[in-house]
Amino acid sequence: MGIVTPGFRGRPRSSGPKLPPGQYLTEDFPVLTAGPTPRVPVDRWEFVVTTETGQQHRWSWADLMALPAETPTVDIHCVTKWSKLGTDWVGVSLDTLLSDVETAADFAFVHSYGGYTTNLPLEDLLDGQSWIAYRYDGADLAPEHGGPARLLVPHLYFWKSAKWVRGIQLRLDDEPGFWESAGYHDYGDPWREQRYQGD
Ligand SMILES: Nc1nc2c(c(=O)[nH]1)N[C@H]1C(S)=C(S)[C@@H](COP(=O)(O)O)O[C@H]1N2
Ligand SMILES: [Mo]
Repeated sequence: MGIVTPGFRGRPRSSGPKLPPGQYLTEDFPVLTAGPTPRVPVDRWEFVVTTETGQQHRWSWADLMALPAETPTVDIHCVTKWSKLGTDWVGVSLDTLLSDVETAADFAFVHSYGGYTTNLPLEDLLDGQSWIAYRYDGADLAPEHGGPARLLVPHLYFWKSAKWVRGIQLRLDDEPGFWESAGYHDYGDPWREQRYQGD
């Protein structure tokens, strides 16, 4: 499954550099949103996984809160070249959410409230690599940063971490999302500096 050569991706070992090529460090938390900030009350929030056969798995906010939470501390890297190290989140692992989902899909197409989309290989959501995050730095995730909940996939450029996440379609074929259709890289590994198509 997938198009990525094992052993030739992801961040270097802990002894290696913390900053991917071409990035600079920032202490604050910039807001990058294409369009207005959707306001999604938690009593109307839901998250839906749709498989390639059309089967749907739904979680209400209460369902999400009832699942075991994890507390990842991760570095994040925006394609506009800022990186922020050691960010603290609370969220539910996609391993947990997808554990009962039967699929033969290789690709995930992520939808947000407000219409934003992004795509990535399904394997990049698994094995402790991604979360539906709802707290940041000790507080509920602010609306401008994607609250009530966003996807967090820190090993890829931050545009893959869809704010106000609403659902994930599991697909047999890859389909470009919002930035990927606009010339950004299909995969977006910051350590290989995959910013634009052809990088
Ligand atoms: N729904 C949605 N998610 C999004 C975006 C967006 O415009 N809409 N921008 C992406 C980009 S380009 C980045 S760098 C990060 C920014 O997240 P932040 O605003 O919390 O820093 O969100 C990503 N997720
Ligand atoms: Mo970004």
